[in-house]
Amino acid sequence: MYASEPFSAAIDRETGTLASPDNIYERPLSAMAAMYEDAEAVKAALAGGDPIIYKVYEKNMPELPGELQWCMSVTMPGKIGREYFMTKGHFHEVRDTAEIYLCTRGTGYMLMETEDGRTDAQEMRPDVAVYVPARWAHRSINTGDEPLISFCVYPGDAGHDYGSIETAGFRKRIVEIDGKPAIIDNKP
Ligand code: PAN
Ligand code: ZN
Repeated sequence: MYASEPFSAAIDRETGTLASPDNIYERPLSAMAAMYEDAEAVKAALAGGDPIIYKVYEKNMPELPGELQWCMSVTMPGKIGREYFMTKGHFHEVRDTAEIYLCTRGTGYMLMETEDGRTDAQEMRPDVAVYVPARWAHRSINTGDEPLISFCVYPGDAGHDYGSIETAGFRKRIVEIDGKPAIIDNKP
């Protein structure tokens, strides 16, 4: 039978995100405090409020392999210490599922890695699409001074697995050194 019906969704020109999302979730710093390298800087940022690091504007789609999940991901500009604001990052629960991110606004990187230790970072800037292959964990990092916005599409049943990223983190970090983004080892 049919799991979903045809529809369209507009993007709001002003905000650059979905005009009528079914759901918006916001990730504040407190929900990912342990992921940043500088615990003192995290503490200072939390003391001054609890900044929203990123938001996701979603459509509710059936979690079926033949369907597509799609959303707009908005990572805010800012840093915790020298480390740029970033998403938590994840593997897909169904490992053999890929994803496409089309960057529409802002600048940054898509940081990726595999379970067996390969790493990669692709630049994100408007009108550039990044292909995240199956089996690669992925995290967006905003190195600019405006929101980094991407349109994301991935298989309906992919799911999100935050487990190993929450405990061990990515092998690389992107931090500001001498006023520029630099990719460094997480645990040198
Ligand atoms: C994206 C991400 C979104 C938020 O839609 O879910 O950018 O990042 P986290 O899920 O890592 O918190 C995606 O990659 N979906 O699969
Ligand atoms: Zn994903």
